[in-house]
Parts: sequence; structure tokens; C-alpha cells
Amino acid sequence: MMDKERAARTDIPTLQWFPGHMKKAQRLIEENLKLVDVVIELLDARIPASSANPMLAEIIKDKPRLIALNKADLADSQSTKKWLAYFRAQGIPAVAIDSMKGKGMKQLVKEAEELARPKTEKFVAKGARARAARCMILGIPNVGKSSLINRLAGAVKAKAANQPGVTRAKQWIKIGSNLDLLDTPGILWPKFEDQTVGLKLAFTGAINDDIYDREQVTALLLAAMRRDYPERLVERFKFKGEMPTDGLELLEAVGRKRGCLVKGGVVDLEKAQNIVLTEFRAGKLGLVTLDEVPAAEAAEEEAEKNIE
Ligand SMILES: Nc1nc2c(ncn2[C@@H]2O[C@H](COP(=O)(O)OP(=O)(O)OP(=O)(O)O)[C@@H](O)[C@H]2O)c(=O)[nH]1
Ligand SMILES: [Mg+2]
Repeated sequence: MMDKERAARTDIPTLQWFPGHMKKAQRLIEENLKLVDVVIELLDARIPASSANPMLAEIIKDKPRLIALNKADLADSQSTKKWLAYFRAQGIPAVAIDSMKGKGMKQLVKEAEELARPKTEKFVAKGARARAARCMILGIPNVGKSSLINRLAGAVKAKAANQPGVTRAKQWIKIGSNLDLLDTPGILWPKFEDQTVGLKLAFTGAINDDIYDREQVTALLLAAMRRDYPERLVERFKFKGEMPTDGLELLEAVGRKRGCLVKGGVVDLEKAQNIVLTEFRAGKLGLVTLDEVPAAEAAEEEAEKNIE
């Protein structure tokens, strides 16, 4: 490919959800949904609300669902506990996992088997031979679906991509003796029409930050960190005395601290942006959760809705 062509391609945001894409993704999920007993909804533990697709319930209807908060290794563990309690209070089993290191896998498998039990037992009651519980993983791009499948499979078995146009039989991956996992996860579209949700998706790298102005995204991330986790910024960037409150000033200050200077002592903002985004996403600015659990009243309301 010509360099020019390549440049033109990378100018296009890699992730755009048009109605046509959404319909197609939804249809694929619905097709596979018929084959499984349980859905594992994979969320990013740093943004459990923003990484959720609000249409999920509508898509999966009464299919039993369990929530896995992935990348828990990058999230604030206190917040993760609160989120798990919040989901469980609504009757949704929830576990925290780290698909890179394989933490939480046993619990995840156990919960999935348990959730499928009414279905698998019904099967046996009808006189059929016992069969393994079947499940599939759903989640927005980059949340870790492939990593989780590979981790559960214990080897790199899930081929990295679902190749468009290549029809093949459904592949099941055996997870222990009682659980089968569909090797193709369902991709949910993120809901980034909402400005704050979109930003959090950009901060965490769920959506390509080129969709936004990177400078603005980084400045807003720093401002949010300054508000909620100021000590992390002090520690990481060695601020002494006053630390700016304005995001852009913070970005400049970080650039200076890290020696991202161009001629005349001007800060190379692009370099500074890369440092901040890369370090944040790698958890080097500390373990951070950007979505708060809804207030108690809201949680009760949600729980009631669930019972109705
Ligand atoms: N720190 C950390 N990183 C993770 C974890 N799970 C996945 N990742 C990283 O997140 C990125 C995305 O992971 P994938 O497994 O490719 O995500 P995906 O959901 O399959 O993404 P798409 O196929 O693009 O929809 C990769 O860089 C992984 O290394 C986790 O539990 N912790
Ligand atoms: Mg994948």
C-alpha cells in the first residue's frame, strides 16, 4: 500500500457505528444467542457503566446473563467491590477478572455453570443425556473478549478475528467438562453519543481517540484525575507545591516535567499527550475507576424494576 493511501486510511476513525453496522452486529448476536444457555457480558472494570451497551437487555431478552468486570487489574479495587455488589443486588451474578493474568477464571466458570443449571437440568429431566452448559461472550470493542476466550481455552485457540465472508461451522471451546464456550464473541457497539461516556471510552482506549481531538481528550483526562485522584498525578509526575487545575495547563506541566520540549522551550503537546494516554491506559497513573456506582436510591429502583 502506498504511504499516502495508508495515511488516508488511518485518518478515518477505525470505529464508527452506523445503523447498518449495528443491525448486522445485533443479527449476529441474535443468531448465536439461540445456541447458548448463558451470556457473559464483559465490561471494563474501570468504566462499568460507560462500557455497557444499554440495549443489551433488549437484545438478549430473558437469556440468563452474568457480568464479568475485566481489566480489574487496572481498576480501583474498592470501586470494583462496590460495582460487584451493585450488580448482585439486582440479581445479576458478577465477578471481577483479569484476562491477562487469568485471575477470576475459576469463579467465572463456576458462575456460568450455575446460571445454566436450570436449563441443563431440564434437559436431563426430559430424559436426554446431560450436556455441558453453553455460553458466549458479549462486549464492546477492546474490552478483552478475545483475551478472555484465549485465557479460558488455556491456549491461543480463538482465532483473532471473525473473518467476514468466511462461513464456517460454529466452533465450541471446551472449558472443563461442564462448560462449552462459543469461540466467536458478540461485538456490542459502544454508546458514545453521550459526551461523557464517549470521553471515558476514549480515555480507556475502547474507541479510537482520533474520533476526538486528542489534546482535548488528554486535557479532560488530566482534569478528571486532578479532581478525583490528585495524589496520583503528584506521585507520577512529581508535582511539587501547586498543581494546575486546568487540564491544558496540566498537560503542559506534564510535558515540561518529562522534557517534551521543542525549540524555544515550547512544550511538544503531542508527545505529552502520548505519555499521558499511554501511561494512564497501562495503569501507571494508578488504579482508577471512572464510573461511580449509582446512588443507593437509584440502585433500589433498578432492583425493583428487575423484580417486576
Ligand atoms: N491490563 C489488562 N489488559 C487486558 C485485559 N484483557 C485484555 N487486555 C488488553 O486489552 C486489549 C484488547 O484486548 P482484546 O482481547 O483484543 O479485546 P477484544 O474485546 O477482543 O477486542 P476486539 O476484537 O477489537 O473487539 C489488549 O491490548 C489486551 O492485552 C485485562 O484483564 N487486563
Ligand atoms: Mg477480539
